[in-house]
Amino acid sequence: MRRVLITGAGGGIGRSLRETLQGVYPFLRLSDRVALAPPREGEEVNRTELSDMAAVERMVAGVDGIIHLGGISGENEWPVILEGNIIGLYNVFEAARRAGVQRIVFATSNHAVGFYPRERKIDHRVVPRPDSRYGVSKAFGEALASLYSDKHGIGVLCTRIGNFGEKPIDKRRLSIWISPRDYTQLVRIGLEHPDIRYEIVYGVSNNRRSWYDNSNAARLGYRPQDDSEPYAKAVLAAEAGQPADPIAEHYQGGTFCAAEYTAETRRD
Ligand code: 15L
Repeated sequence: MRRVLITGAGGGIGRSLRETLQGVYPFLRLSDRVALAPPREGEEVNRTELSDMAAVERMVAGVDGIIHLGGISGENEWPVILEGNIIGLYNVFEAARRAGVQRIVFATSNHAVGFYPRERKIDHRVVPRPDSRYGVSKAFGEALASLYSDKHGIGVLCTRIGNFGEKPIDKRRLSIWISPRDYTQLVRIGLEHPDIRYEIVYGVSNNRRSWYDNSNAARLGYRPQDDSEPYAKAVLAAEAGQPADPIAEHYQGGTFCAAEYTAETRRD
């Protein structure tokens, strides 16, 4: 793995990976629809709209692996999701196939499975239960990745990211937090592990309160270093007494589940 492309390099995860992967691979191409900080040694900066196939083909040219973070990173109107996360995602995989790219790490999300109740521990084999249009687009991405793996032999690691950040920011995130160094480790497994054909793993740290059985990641060698627990007391104290929405509290996806919710009975 020598030449790596990061899409969505201007977002929070992209900016962090730009630092933690510096010098790990000899060449990093950093792409986003917005302007990025100027390239340093071993870097190239690229500006691409993912919905523009010709531009996406230029973006992927000559790379060995792709970390696909690009697209819309939260709930939005359908046309916005459609352009960024359906058309844009298709363009990245199809351009990768045409260019002979062998490996993709896809940033999928906990929201592809957000309608599982919090009391249920889920692993990588559960069927999707998206909690939003955004979650549906991530489930679509996992399915498209499966197609390109089965049919065209591209190795794909789908990382169902919980919440990425320096520390967990609320009670829900105590169960799904991932630190920058742990996500870096997972991304490196996705790019470098010799035997990955198609795998789903949870992009979470070693949180004591986790809702996930992440044994598939462990099988691939993932050894997360961080745990949200040392932050729990402060996080819970800050939240104490705040009114809680019963739907958001019940399901793993939290407010993504509660937004626009109209069902009269819960499906558990
Ligand atoms: C995600 O998938 C989003 O990209 C991120 O912004 C957070 O909302 C995160 O999930 C979360 O669930 O906290």
